[in-house]
Amino acid sequence: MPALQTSTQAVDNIFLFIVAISVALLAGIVITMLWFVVRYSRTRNTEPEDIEGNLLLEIVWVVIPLIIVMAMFFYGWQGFRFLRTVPPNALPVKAFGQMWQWSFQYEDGRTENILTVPQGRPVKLTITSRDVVHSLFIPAFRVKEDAVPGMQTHLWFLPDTVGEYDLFCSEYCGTGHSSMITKVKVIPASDFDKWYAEGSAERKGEAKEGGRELLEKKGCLLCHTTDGTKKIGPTFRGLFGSRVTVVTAGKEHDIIADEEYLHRSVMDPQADIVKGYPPVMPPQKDNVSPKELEEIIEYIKGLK
Ligand SMILES: [Cu+2]
Repeated sequence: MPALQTSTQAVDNIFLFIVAISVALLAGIVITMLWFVVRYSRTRNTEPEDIEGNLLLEIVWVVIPLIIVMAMFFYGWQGFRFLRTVPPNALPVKAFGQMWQWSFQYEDGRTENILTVPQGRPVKLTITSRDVVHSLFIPAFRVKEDAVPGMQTHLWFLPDTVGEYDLFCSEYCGTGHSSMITKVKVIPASDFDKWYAEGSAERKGEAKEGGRELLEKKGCLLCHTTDGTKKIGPTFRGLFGSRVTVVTAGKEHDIIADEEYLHRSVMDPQADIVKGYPPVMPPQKDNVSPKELEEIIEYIKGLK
């Protein structure tokens, strides 16, 4: 078997190997069975016969399957080691799962919802979750790894062909699970360098996006609306300055939704739970910077 290059080869090799063995065994068993039906039919053998054991046959049917399963183990182990050994030159990207979107943070701190990567350079994803267990799955590269809150997992792949590939959540994580889909965009290395440099320059200018764009990008609008309708969480329209009934440490009371309240509700959402809503929002400390939060609060203030 030639040296492995990509995760796709690592997985497909062992998969095809096992399928080939299974098909060969199926054919062998069916053919033998049919032959037995004919050879040992009652019309040919009217008298029952006492058949003694056959040592050679018994050794053969122990040794051959042993070789087969050991070969499966060997190739499987080889592929597994390949998948778990990250090449040293891999591009490090942090991946965050949250209900219900993925976000990817590059080394310079820029965060994107689509995973853009350069062709020909391995990519290492360090994965975690902001709430429940998700699973990051890129079928085209045959890689899948759980995103677990409070824990870091990883995977790597080599994007060898330019194109767009699906990236799914493959661990049922609630109502919006089926929409937890995004793309891996593989672009030529020179385009990637340009794209990356542009993003870094933009970042230096800080908070390029307004409150509205931030709400979309940070995933807030997956649970909240800006048009006054209820979703998983309360709407932002008319929220600022209104009287809200919240549950704090098990006690119900009214609160005025001022700046401090909005700030706390984003950074420490479990402090005051709005009555009638489930306590499912994760803290956004690593998702939203103080500067971004200012922009967001300014925007919410304007939603009368
Ligand atoms: Cu999920």
